[in-house]
Amino acid sequence: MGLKVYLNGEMVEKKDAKISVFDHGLLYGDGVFEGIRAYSGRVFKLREHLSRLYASALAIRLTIPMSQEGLEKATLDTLRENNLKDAYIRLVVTRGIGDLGLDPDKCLNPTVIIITDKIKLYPESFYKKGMEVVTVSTRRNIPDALNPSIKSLNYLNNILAKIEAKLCRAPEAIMLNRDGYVTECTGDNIFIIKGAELITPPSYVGILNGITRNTVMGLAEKLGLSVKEDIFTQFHIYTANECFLTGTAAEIVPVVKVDNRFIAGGKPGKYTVGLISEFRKLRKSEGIKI
Ligand code: PXG
Repeated sequence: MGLKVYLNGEMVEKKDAKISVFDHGLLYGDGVFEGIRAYSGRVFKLREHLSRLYASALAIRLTIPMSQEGLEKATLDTLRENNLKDAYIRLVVTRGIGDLGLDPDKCLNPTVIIITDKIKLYPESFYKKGMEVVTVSTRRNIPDALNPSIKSLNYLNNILAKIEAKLCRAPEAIMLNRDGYVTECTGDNIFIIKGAELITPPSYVGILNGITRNTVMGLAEKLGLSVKEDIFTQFHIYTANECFLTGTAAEIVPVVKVDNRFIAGGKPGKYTVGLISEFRKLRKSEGIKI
C-alpha cells in the first residue's frame, strides 16, 4: 500500500491526491500552510503550528472548516495511517474551488490537505562545518502589503530570493527589508551572537515568527546567553562571533560564510554547537504522541 494523503476528510492514495485547476490555492496562492516535524513518534510543537495556521487563516479571512482539535486529530490519524514515526508534515488550507475571478466569496469550501512523508534531512556536513549564505537584492515583502507573519501560499517573494542565492551557488539567501535591515532567510529565521548576547530581528521588521526561533530563544537562556530582539544590518553579521539559521526543516544550522566572507572564524561557534545539542535533546522528549 502506498502513501495516503488526507484530502477534505478522506484518506486517499498519493496518486489520487489531486485538486481542481479552479482551486484558488493554485490560481492565486490564496491559502495558508504549515510545515511540521515528527521525531520518534512525537509531533514537535504541533499545537504551536496549528495555532499559527489558524492565525494565518484569520489574517486572510479564511475560515478553516474544522476545529483546531479536529485538525490535530486528523494530522495524527494521517501519520498513523502511514505508520510514520519520523516525518515531515505539510498542512495546507486553500480558499477552495472558485471561478477564474479573484473573488474569494465564489469559493464555497476551503480545501484541507495533510501530507505526511519521510523527511529529507540537510547534509550532516552543514551542521558540522556550517553553511554559506548570501544577501540578495530581493527585499522581503513589506508588512503593509503582505505581512510575512502570515504563512501564506504566496511564497514567490522567498522563491525569487532563493533563485538569486542559488545563482550565487549558495543554498540560502539573507533578505533585507525596505530599510536595509536584516529580516530572515527564505525558509529560516536568522540569529547572530555577539559576546554572550543572542540577537534576532524583531517581528516588526517583517519576518515569520518561527516556532523554532521561539524554541531556540528559550534554550539560549539555559546556556547563559542573554536574548535580544533587535534590528541589525549586514555589518553586524560580518562582525558577529557566531551566526545560525533556524527552521522546522533546518532545525539549527551554523552559518560560517556570508557574502563570500568567512565569519565567526569560519567554524560553527561554541554557543551554536551547544544550542544544536540542546535542541536535539528537546526534540526527542517533547511533542504530542502519535
Ligand atoms: N521564515 C520563513 C519565511 C519560513 O517559511 C521559517 C522562517 C521558520 O519557521 P519555523 O516555524 O519552521 O521555525 C519559515 C518556515 C521547507 C519549508 O519545507 C520550510 C518553511 C517554509 C516552507 C517550506 O523547508 N519554513
